[in-house]
Amino acid sequence: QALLDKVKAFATYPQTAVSLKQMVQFGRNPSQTTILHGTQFMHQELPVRLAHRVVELENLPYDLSKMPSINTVKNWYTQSFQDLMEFPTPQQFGIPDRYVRRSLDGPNATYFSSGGTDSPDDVKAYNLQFTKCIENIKKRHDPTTTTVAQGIMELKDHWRRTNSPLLSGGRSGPNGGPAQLPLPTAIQAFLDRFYMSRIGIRMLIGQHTTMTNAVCSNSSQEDYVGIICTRTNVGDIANDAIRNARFICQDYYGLYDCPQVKLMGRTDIDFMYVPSHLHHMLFELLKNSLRAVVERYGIDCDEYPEIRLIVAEGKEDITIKISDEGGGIPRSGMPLIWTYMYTTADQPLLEEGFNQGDFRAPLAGFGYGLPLSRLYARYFGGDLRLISMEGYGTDAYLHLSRLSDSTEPLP
Ligand code: W6P
Repeated sequence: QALLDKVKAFATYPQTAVSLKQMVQFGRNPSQTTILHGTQFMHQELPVRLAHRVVELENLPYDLSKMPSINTVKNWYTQSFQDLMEFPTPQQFGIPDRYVRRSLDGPNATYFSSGGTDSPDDVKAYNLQFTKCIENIKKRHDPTTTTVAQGIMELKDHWRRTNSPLLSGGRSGPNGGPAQLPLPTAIQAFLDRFYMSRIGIRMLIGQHTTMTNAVCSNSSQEDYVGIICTRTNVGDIANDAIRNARFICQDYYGLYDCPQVKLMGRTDIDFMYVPSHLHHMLFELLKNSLRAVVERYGIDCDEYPEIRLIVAEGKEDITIKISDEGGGIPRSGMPLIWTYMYTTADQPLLEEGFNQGDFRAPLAGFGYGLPLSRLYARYFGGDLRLISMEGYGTDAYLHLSRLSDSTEPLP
C-alpha cells in the first residue's frame, strides 16, 4: 500500500521528453562521471514513466483493467517501479559528492553535461549495478505486447459471455478468414499511448545500457552513440530489410522467386537514427507489399510487377516511398489499417522479430505491425502514411525527420 501511494505520487510528476540530438550530445565522449549523471537521470525518470502507466492500467475503459493479463502487465510495471525505488542513490552507495549531479531540473541539466574527470571504481561499480537493474527490467517487459493482446482476447471473451453489442458488426478478414473487428476508439487510443510510452522507455534503457557497457569495456563503435548511429545509411538498411522480407515471403508462400524490390533515389545518404527502428519499419511495410502482390497475381505467376522503394532527401525529412501494384485497399478499409485488430479465431501474433513455435505467423497485415511502425516513425518526429488506389496498388510514405531535435511525444 505504501508502494502504491508512492506510485500515485510519482504519476503526478511530469515525464521528461528527450530528443535524438540530446541523447547523442550527452553520449559523445562519455566518462564514468557522464554515465553516473545518466544513471541519475534514469533513476529519476523511469519511475515517473512507469508510474504513469500503472495508473493508466488501473483506469482503463470497458472493464479492460479487470482482465487477468492486463493485471499481469500492471504488476510488471509496479515491480519495476519498486526495483528502482529500492536501488540506492549514489550517496547511499558511498560515492563522493563531487561526482554527483545535484539538481536534475529537466533534460538540459542532464543531457548537456559530458566529459568530466575520471572517477573511482565505485562510480563504475554503481553504474554497472544500475545497468543490470534496468536490463532486468527490460527483460521482464519483453512479453508485454503479447500479454496485452491476450488481455484484449480476455475482454472479447468477457463481452461474449455478457452478450455485449461491442462484439457484433465485424467484417470478414483477409482471404475470407475470421471476422476482424476494430476495437472501440478509447481502447485504440490507449494502445497507441501505451505502446508509444513503451518505445520510449525501451529506447532510454537500450541507449543507457549500451553506453554504459561501451564505457566500461572501453570499446566504442565508430559512428555509434549507444544504439543511435550518427550515420545510418538508408540504402544499407533498406537492402537488409528487402533481403529479409523477400526471404520470409519466399518461405511463407513456397515460391521459387518472390517479387523484386527496386531501390531508387538517394540511397547513398546517411542520417542520425536508430538502425533497428528503421529496419523494423521498412521490413514491416515490405512484407505488406509483397503479400499484396503475391496474393493478387497468385503463387504461380512467372513475373510479378516489381515493388519500388524510393528514397528522397529534403531539408526537413528523409522520405521513403514504397510502391506496390498489389491491387490496393478500398477507401472504406483504410482506417482499419491503423487499428490493433483482433480475430474471432485465435491466431498467433506476429511479434517483432520472432516466430512462436510451430505456428505459421501471418506474413503481414491486420496485426500490430503497421500501427506499431507508425508509432516508431512518430517517436522521433516522423510519420507513416498510406495512400491506396483500389484496383491498382498502394504507396506507403515513411517520413523521417532529419533535424533530430524533436522530443519524444510522451503520452
Ligand atoms: C497493400 C496493403 C498495404 C499495407 C501497408 C503497406 C503496403 C500495402 N499494400 O496492398
